[in-house]
Amino acid sequence: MKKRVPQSVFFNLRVLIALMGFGTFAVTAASIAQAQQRHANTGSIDPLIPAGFDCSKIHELGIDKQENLRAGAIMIFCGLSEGGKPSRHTAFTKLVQNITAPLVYGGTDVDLITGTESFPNVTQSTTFSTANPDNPNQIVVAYNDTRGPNTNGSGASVSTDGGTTFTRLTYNGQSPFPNTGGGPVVLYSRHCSTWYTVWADLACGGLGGYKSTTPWDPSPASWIHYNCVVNNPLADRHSGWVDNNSSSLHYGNIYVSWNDFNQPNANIFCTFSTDDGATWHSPIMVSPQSTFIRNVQITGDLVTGDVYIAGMDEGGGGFPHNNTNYFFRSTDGGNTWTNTYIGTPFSGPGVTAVGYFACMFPDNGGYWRHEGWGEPAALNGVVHYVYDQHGTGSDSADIYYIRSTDMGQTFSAPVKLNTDTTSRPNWQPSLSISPSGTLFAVWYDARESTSCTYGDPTVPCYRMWARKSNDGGLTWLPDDAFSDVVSPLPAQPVPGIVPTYASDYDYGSAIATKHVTSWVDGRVTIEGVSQQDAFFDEESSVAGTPTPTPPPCSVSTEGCGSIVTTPPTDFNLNVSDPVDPASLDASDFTVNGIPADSVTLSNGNTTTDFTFNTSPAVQGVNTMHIAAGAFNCVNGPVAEFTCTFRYEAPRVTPTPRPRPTPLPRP
Ligand SMILES: [Ca+2]
Ligand SMILES: [Ca+2]
Ligand SMILES: [Ca+2]
Repeated sequence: MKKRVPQSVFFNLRVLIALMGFGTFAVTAASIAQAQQRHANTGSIDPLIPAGFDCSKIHELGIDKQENLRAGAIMIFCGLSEGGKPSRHTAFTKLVQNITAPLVYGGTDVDLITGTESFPNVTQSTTFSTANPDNPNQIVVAYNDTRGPNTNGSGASVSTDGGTTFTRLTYNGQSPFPNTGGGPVVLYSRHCSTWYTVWADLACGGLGGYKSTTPWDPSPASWIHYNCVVNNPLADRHSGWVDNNSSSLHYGNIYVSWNDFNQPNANIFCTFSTDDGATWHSPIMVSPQSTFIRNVQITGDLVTGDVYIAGMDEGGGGFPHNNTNYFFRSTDGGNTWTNTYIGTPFSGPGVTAVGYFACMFPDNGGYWRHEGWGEPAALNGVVHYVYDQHGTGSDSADIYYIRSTDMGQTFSAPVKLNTDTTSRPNWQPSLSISPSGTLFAVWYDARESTSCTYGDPTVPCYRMWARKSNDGGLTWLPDDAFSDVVSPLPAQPVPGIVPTYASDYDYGSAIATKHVTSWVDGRVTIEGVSQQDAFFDEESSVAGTPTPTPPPCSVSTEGCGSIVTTPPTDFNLNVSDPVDPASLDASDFTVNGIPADSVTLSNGNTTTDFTFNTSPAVQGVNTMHIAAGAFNCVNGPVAEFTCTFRYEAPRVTPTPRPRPTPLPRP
């Protein structure tokens, strides 16, 4: 029988991970002086601010509604926002936080931020995870990374060992994506075996990025700037998807969608490339509505090749406000779009607003901007969406799921995915669907805390929780923890980034074997302050119930189901783990309710030999039994044991009886 790995191994592993994180901190602290020197040399005018920019145009251009780094820099430049704020908690560095038992979903969390961090430019968040469907060992996670100047606000970490370890791509101290301003999208195109990133791209004056066939190599020879996606400096909140179905009519199409703040309602637009990014179709308007609808995310159906965009009417912003979910669909490779669905308005999540954006926390007057955005997923005509809604009373946020079986035209009644009965926030969900139809939803969840404090490493705040469906969203397994610790609420101290920013989205995705996902975590401290690091974990996408964990101490014997022909007095039983001799009694084992008279242990206390002075066996079926907890193994009490054997006494060959001779009749 297979031995169960003792819980202490998991525990020690987690402690080890924590210590590795602490090592990162030590390196970081040593380089702070150097970082401060560099920061002092930064020019006074942010290179992202257009020369002679007229601050009175902020509202007209919708700068206050945009999420990109450049828009944030303009808000700061024009005095409408401060920069990121230091935390007042600087006294004591404590790494973390509820190290817990092994978790139901996912494996060990991985910090994507390897290498040196230089305070205060330490913010990495808003993430997009993609695995190579033809080589699951290759995973790329793209994110906003503020280590560079604002002219390099992008970052990515690459794993070549299936997600066990990641390395942050670094070339000359920066990401391999110069002249980009974040807004992570990373896609793998099976059509040309190439990885694509899409960013706010200064060289394109709009959207563009870098591609690579060797993503782990950060050199310019590996990551090459490809032809611009769109030339439009007011393109914001972009998203991307690629059709990797070789039998699709649109195989290899790379799709990118965004909000165009040059339009009166900042309408959603889409473009696509049918030649591996060499050229891009002229932008096509997706949302003709006369209200502002956020381009939440784009996705596609791996079976049908249809493309979907989830949109959100944010009800004019502020707090409180109502949200309305929208769906748009293209069935012709992105050429034409239909608004298939407009939902019922609902209360948006949050506790307050700073300017246009609702915020999840009251800290600093409002922190962690979030309007309720989620992520769509689609497979074989069934469309799925998770999003965020205000809870009842003081509960600022709950996670909801809706499902469409008619290609995004009508959706089921919303299902609340977080089942906690607290009034704590559950926010910013992501969703992915595997080719076999397993769904995995992940979100930020503060059910394990009572309050959060900006940047304070001694106040555990949230953990990633998750929920999985093995049947395409018809039913869901229980919600449970996904990340390994309850993270503090990380600070955002970067002066060039708006202070309400924590993470705008986390785009999860799936391949045949797994769901890959990422998030912002505050468990690693710098200068004694919790700060933002992008983290990664993954979950199997193989359907089926989880493998039941064998009980910690179980009994077995080959005698179960056997047939004996002599009445036994000796019973040898195997135990999965060593037995604690002090807890073992002869009477722990019974046959037909009759306790044994003596017991001995052998084989390193893993074999018990119960003996009876007189065999308890009866003709026919006999029942062996050990009650649950009758004795203990080194790792816990024994599980109940019961099974039967047959005793069949050999048949005595009947002696032929002399037939009575019939008496002769008289
Ligand atoms: Ca809640
Ligand atoms: Ca985990
Ligand atoms: Ca960081």
